[in-house]
Amino acid sequence: MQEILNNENNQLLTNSYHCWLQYRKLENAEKYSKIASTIAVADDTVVINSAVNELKNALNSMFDITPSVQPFPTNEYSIVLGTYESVDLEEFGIARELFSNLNEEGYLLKYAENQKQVLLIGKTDQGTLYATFHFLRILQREESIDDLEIIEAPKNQLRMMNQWDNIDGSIERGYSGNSIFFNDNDFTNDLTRVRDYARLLSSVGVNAISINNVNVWDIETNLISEKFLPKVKEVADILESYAITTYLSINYASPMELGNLESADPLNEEVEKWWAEKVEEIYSYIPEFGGFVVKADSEGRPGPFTYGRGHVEGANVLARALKPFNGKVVWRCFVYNCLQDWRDRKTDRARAAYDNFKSLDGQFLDNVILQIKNGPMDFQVREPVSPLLGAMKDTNQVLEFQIAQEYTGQQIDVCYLIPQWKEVLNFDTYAKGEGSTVKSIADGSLYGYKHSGIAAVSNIGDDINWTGNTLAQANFYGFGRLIWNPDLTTDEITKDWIHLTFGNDPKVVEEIEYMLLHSWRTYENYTAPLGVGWMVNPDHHYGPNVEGYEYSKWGTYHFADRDGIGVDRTIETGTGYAGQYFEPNAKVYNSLENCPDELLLFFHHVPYTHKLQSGETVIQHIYNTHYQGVEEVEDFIQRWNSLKGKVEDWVFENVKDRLQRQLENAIEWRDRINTYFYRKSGIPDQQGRPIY
Ligand code: GCV
Repeated sequence: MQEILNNENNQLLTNSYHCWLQYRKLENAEKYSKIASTIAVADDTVVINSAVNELKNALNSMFDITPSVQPFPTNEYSIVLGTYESVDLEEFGIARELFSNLNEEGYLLKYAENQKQVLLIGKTDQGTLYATFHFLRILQREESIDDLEIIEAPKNQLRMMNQWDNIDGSIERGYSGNSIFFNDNDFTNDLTRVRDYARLLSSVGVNAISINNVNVWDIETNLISEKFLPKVKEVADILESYAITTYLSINYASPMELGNLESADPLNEEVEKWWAEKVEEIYSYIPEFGGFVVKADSEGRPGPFTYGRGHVEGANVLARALKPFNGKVVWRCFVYNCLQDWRDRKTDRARAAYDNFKSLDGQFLDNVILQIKNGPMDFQVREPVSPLLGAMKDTNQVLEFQIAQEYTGQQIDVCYLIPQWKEVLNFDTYAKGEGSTVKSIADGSLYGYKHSGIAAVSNIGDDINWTGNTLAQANFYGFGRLIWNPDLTTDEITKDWIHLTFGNDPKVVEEIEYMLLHSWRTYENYTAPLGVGWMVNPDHHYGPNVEGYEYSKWGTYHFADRDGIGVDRTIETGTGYAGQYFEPNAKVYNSLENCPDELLLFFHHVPYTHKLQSGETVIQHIYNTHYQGVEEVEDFIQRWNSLKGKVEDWVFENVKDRLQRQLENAIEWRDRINTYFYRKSGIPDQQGRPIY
């Protein structure tokens, strides 16, 4: 804990450490005063104890009291924590059947005034924990509890966080300090932050986590060895006490690197045996272990291709080993040949996930889940939805988002991603006719998947406020709330986060909400236009480099020349990618007339003078949006400056500093992009603005 305290006076440097669990003193505490002084506990489990502790500390901080914790039943006004098995619901006029329709993680919140009790009742203890966090949200927002009666259950089964933490303490694509799990080739000694992270995760309903990077390098391979398993267990126990299941990313070549076998061929009997024994060993340490996350045969990682085997054989050998323990294999579909030469304009990285996996439908064992990035490329500010989502009716699928803002400002620039994720979730794939939304694929209802859900790459590190830019906490919070219930509106989520984090001052709420809700579009305005993607510096991916290309010198991602720009992904003359969608999406994207403006350059190569549906030409759109993007950042700065004295000083300075850097970044983007395309096209800005 020491390192997160300000050493001089032993106090936290900033309340932003607590994110949305700040539990400020309530302005109208008296309206809850009857019930706040007693907690009645009906079950004694580790998870319920976590809920009790959270509630106790929160009440203490919000009401300035030390609540008494008593066994249930009690005659006093109290908050009751239990499950539908441990509390006699009929006494409260609640039919037990109410719970039959709820999934295992569901819960009931009810104020039973006559019996003097607020009930926080889970179907299981996990539900009780979620009920407690929900109730605390209600208190923090000072909502009335007079008619409190809420029944809730998560829509998605697997709600997972993927850490990209390396054991040396660095984080791949991490923008907020070092790992809270690892340091100096070992686990960190002080696991305080892991516990606090678990609280944050479970408060928004996340129920699974993989704790190490999907790129498993030499030393991380050892996480499944006896050297590290006792420590994995320590971490897993903490997480488990908040109902979060631990997964590990594994190295596909482990049988060779750890087991000294000569091969990692999934069809080799010795390899099969090795995995079976290894999994048994892992479960002997961690009986609640979730399973493996696997990145194989992509970006240099080993996989079954080396042995002439495919993904099915590769994943199924692990699945067979995990099956007896109910473990799962989360097999990532971010598989592509990063060294491919696509100058022929037919080879297309966007095609890769679908081309690799679609034909394998129905061949994976039922404890394998394919994890698919939301777009076909790589978490760009704008991409179409991956056509693989929904394309495999007999194979479990999990959708993958990236909370870490790798390509969207790296937690220097503000870029609130909930609106983007809402668009993805509401996208109609037409996989099974109209209404086949991505959210119905992820929640398993479209095809009746056995396992499914949503995962995301985490954006936290050991910075005091967890996320570098304090406003980036909103992406973490919003991810959890949204995947619990994809039908929540952006507005509801955003308002909740602001109130919980900053309090109730209407001016603060209004300005921050404005900034968040406009920030994605603003970021898009000053960066890569019309869905074309990238144009970032290779390697670190921040800042403009119009011709920057990650893996080779073979040109750009956008094929701009003096006549035009964009990637022809049409069926007739292009890479054929548009044909991977179900109709009518394929037709819409394939058509120059009907393709939505914001994705035009993803699907089509057009002259700079091409008229968008908006009426602007492509080149004028580029100029206009890039000027506009900078102006919008200037406006954010003014709005933020108007909050001085209204938000905590530390947070004020933190965001102010980031906004200044964002402005510099936006100006650089504007100038580089505008100059580049002015020089390429020779067409001046109609408004005669300076192009540097
Ligand atoms: C963890 C992108 C990132 C890589 C990341 C990879 C992945 O390529 O730049 O850092 O690797 O995605 O998702 O596996």
